[in-house]
Amino acid sequence: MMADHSELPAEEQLYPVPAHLLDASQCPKPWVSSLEQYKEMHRQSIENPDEFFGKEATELLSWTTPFHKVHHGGLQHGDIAWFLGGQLNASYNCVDRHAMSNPDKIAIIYEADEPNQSENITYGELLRRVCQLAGALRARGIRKGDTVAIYMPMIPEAVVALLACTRIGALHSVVFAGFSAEALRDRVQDASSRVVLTADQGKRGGKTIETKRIVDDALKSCPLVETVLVAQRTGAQVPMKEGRDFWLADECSKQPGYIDPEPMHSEDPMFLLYTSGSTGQPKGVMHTTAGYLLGAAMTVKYVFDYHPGDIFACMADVGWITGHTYIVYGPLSLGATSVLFESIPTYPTPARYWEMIAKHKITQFYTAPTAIRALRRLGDDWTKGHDLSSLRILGTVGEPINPEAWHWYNDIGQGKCAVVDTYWQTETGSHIITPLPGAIATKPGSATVPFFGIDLAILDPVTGKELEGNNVTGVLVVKRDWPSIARTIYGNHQRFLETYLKPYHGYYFTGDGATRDKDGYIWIRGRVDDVINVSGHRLSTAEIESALIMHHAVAETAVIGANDDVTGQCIHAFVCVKPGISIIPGHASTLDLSKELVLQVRKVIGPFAAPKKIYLVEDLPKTRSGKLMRRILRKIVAGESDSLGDISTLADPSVVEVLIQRVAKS
Ligand code: 6R9
Repeated sequence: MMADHSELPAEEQLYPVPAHLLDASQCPKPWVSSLEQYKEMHRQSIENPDEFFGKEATELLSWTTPFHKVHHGGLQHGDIAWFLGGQLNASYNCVDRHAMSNPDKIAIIYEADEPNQSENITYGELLRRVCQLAGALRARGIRKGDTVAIYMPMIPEAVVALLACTRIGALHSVVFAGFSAEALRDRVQDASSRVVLTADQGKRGGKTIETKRIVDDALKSCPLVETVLVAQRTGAQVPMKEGRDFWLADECSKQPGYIDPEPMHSEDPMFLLYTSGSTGQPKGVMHTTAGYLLGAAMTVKYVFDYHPGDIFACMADVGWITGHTYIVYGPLSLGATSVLFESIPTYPTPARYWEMIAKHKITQFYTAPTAIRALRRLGDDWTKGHDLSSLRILGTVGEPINPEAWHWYNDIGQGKCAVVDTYWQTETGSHIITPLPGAIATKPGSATVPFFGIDLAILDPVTGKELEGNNVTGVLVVKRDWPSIARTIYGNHQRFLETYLKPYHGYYFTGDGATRDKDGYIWIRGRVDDVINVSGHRLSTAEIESALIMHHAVAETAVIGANDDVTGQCIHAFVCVKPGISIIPGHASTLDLSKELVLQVRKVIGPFAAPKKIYLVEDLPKTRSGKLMRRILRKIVAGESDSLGDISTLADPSVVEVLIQRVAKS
């Protein structure tokens, strides 16, 4: 076991690369196995990106037409392009080439909600299923460039669906199946999708989710949708609309077991994924084919140190970018066996993760800090008695990991595993700041160092000047583009430029604050915009506010993120009711209204966006020019009312005292 420096401040704790990983008799040699090698490769990737990425793209991907130019354009004008002239197909890269060399290798281990219902899918089988669904989509009129909405539980058909779309050059637009009907409708409409892929029901933690019914609700106002293909997860009776709804299996069975992949140009759009920003309107982040796929493949190789024979397990949902890149495209592009986990960490017991690791001999395990914190709370007993000796790498993603959770997770690895805290975003496509397991000593809570091709800077938020050297805090930006960065927002390139490239001209703006410590390590400090991170899910305050304001009793609202021990942040909503509606704290009518408002958010966005607290108030703190002071609300909720700063600029400073009382009583 290694030395425990958990008594030191996190910044001072340095955990070296575990000796186990560098022991050739125990583990395959890491692709990057020393700090010097990382530094040298990073230097090359920045000084000579054409040569560096040209080589990686040739080695890791299969092309039908080779590219003739590695890079063009950049952040200055938002005209990013990589691997020009090249042609390839993502589904070919993720399926065919492995099905040809190794048809019986397991591509997907489907770990179903009930542990005993698991199922393995080989590459050969995956190829047949992908081709048949691709054929079924074509038969429904879907062609290259069309968008297909996917609203599915975590079943093998979801993986097949993504790959079937990319096989024919259709853009998939996966909507996380925790979103409500209204949120689904907005995304189907925005992307002009004509086909929706879904399932009869979902299963999660022993509960049944009425997936198809939610789709039916959403489609009441989606006139463009012509076809719904329904996978059978439970076999339940669900309403099927004549002429529109078909069983996915029936449609697939009519199709041949092989169709040719559509040749795609490197910069042809590959998929859309909606994400929340600082406005209420979700953005359809668009990725293109070659750059995205290369980022996915490279990070599974280098960050997860993937070697043939590894069993790769990412616990995210395919509805988020983490599922896209680290369940589907990254591992499958390398021909790995990837675990698809349908359940939750506590079902049937809080030992589920550890039982699963032992059962499948998982080598890389990737989850979110919120899951780690939740399991840590339930006690160490659940972690005991499982053979976790197959593990080499433990990854986290989605939000900053607090040192206590990091140590607990690190202990799961018993000193033999590297913990990789991977920082990235829907827009970055793949990891951009992360340790490499064989090369970078870690510090609990720090995402450590930039990945290849990532040229970071920390800027003064006000002047926009680069803060040079160490021991600096500011906004995190990237100085040049890299292959897997998003290219645009669907249908709104202007918004892409304004959100990411214009706030600090010439830089990619992440929206996060960060510190570079005395050793040059990066610590992500969280969002600097109005985005709240609940259990690793991105939500915009504006989106929640516009959901609340639709309620007839609401005049105005202010939503803020508050700290939460398990979910990282949680949502607190200050709701100013319309005149004439009386609020009596603790009174039944007031409690009912609070409940209605929570339901309202669940209905408009989804259950995961439900406010944890609602404060019904008569007034909100505003400046004389009418600007809402969320900063003051955040301080009140955090119990820092004694350091509110100057409130004399408020139109009515007496509002503050009333709010302090209201929050204290709740
Ligand atoms: C992959 C993903 C992106 C936002 C990002 C940041 C937060 C993600 C993190 C992290 C600290 C990490 N975030 N990973 N913060 N450390 N390792 O989560 O994408 O859903 O787009 O969220 O998540 O705030 O800006 P996405």
